Amino acid sequence: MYDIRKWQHVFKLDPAKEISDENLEALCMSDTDAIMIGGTDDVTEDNVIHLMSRVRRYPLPLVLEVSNLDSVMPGFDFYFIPSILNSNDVTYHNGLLHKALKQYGHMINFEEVMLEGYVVLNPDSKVAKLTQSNTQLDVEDIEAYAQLVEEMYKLPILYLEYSGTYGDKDIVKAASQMLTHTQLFYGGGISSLTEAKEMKNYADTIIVGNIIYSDIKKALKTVKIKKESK
Ligand code: 1GP
Repeated sequence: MYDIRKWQHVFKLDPAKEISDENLEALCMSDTDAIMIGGTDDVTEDNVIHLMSRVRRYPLPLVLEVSNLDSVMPGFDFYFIPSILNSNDVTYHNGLLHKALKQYGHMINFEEVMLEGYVVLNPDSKVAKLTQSNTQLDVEDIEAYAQLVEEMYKLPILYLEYSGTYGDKDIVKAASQMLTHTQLFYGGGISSLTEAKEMKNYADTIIVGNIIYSDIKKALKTVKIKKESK
């Protein structure tokens, strides 16, 4: 079985976006630790199954980050479930999850499921708008969320989500200093090796998304953090 705790770098693919076979192969044959499939809009059973079957040709771990119940299906190594801690709508804390368990709880293999404590930090992102997240958070707020996740909820993952914009390293640093057992994920706006390295100083795992679709070469360069930290 794969050890998520060793993952340093993950590419996140949006099933609603097009990617060529050539670019997909370059991502999957890079030194990245895993591919995650997830998005906010237009995530459907059809586009998830299509992308899953294309990625499955390659020998690396594949994760579905669940964004809605309609697009959940067997065939992934792991299912990451976001719980948006700073959302003002309880649906995104545990409402969807409760609904899912009511419907499918009897057939879930909980070994494959990881709950991600999410803090959404880019007010202009689709995910912030959809989940009505309170993104006006300072270092003390982040420290308290990190403590909540590590000491109280005892979740395996804290995900600082800046989706679409490069984040504040002091926020990431503050979270990292509060965490011992919980793994820190950082995602948002990474478009160069320099940015990847900067966030990797504090986060255990960095997630690279958008740049895949705008500049594949730059996306591939971010994987070099792994060689440099070996
Ligand atoms: C998005 O955290 C990921 O969910 C990555 O962010 O797409 O901005 O790279 P970007």
